[in-house]
Amino acid sequence: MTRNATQCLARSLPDADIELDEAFLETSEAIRLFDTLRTTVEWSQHRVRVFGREYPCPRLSAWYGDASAIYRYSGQTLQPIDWTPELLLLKNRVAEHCGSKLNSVLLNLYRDGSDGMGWHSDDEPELGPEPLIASISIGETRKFRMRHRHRKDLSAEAWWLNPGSLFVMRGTTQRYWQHEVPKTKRMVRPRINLTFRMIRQA
Ligand SMILES: O=C(O)CCC(=O)C(=O)O
Ligand SMILES: [Mn+2]
Repeated sequence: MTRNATQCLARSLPDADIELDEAFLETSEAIRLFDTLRTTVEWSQHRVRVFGREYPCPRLSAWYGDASAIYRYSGQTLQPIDWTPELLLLKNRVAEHCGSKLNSVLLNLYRDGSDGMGWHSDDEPELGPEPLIASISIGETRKFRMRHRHRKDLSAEAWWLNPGSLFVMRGTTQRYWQHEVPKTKRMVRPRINLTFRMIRQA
C-alpha cells in the first residue's frame, strides 16, 4: 500500500524518530496473517533475568531470521528459527518500505490482558547504536506507551496499535526512550506483534 498523509502519523518527540502507518496491511491480510501465525509459529515462553533471578515472560515469543542473527538479551541467547515463506515475504516488504536491511524478527503473542511487556529499550549492542525497529501489530488493538529516559518534564505518550499498523522507531529513539505494552484488566482478545530488526555481529 502506498503511503499518504492520513495513514502516516508522526508525532514529533524530542530525541526520537518515529512513524506510524495505520494501514500498512489491508484488513483482510491482517486477519489471515494472524490466523496463520497463531497456528504455525513455534511459540515458546522465553525467560527474563531481573536482578539475577529468572522469570517466565508474560507472553509467548519466537525468534526467526537469518542463521547469523543470534540475539543475546536478558541473559538468554536466542538462536533464530529459519524464515517461513510468509515471514520472509513480510520482512522483505518491511525492509523495502523502511529502506533498510533487516535480518530477523521477534514475534510476541499476547494471549490476553494479563500478557504485556514492561518498560525497556531495544538497545542491545548487536542492534548497533541507532537501531531500526519496525513493528507490525495484528489481532487485538493494544496500547503502546513511550517515556523519555531522562526528561522528567515530558509526559509519557500513548498510541493504540491497530491490526495492520506499522510503527517504526529509528535513530536515537532507543537511546533516549523506553516503551511498554501495559497489561490490562479489560477483556481483550489475543494480539500478535512482529518487530523486525537487523542483528550485526561484533
Ligand atoms: O508488542 C509491541 O508492540 C512491542 C514489542 C516490543 O517492544 C519488543 O518486542 O521489543
Ligand atoms: Mn521493544
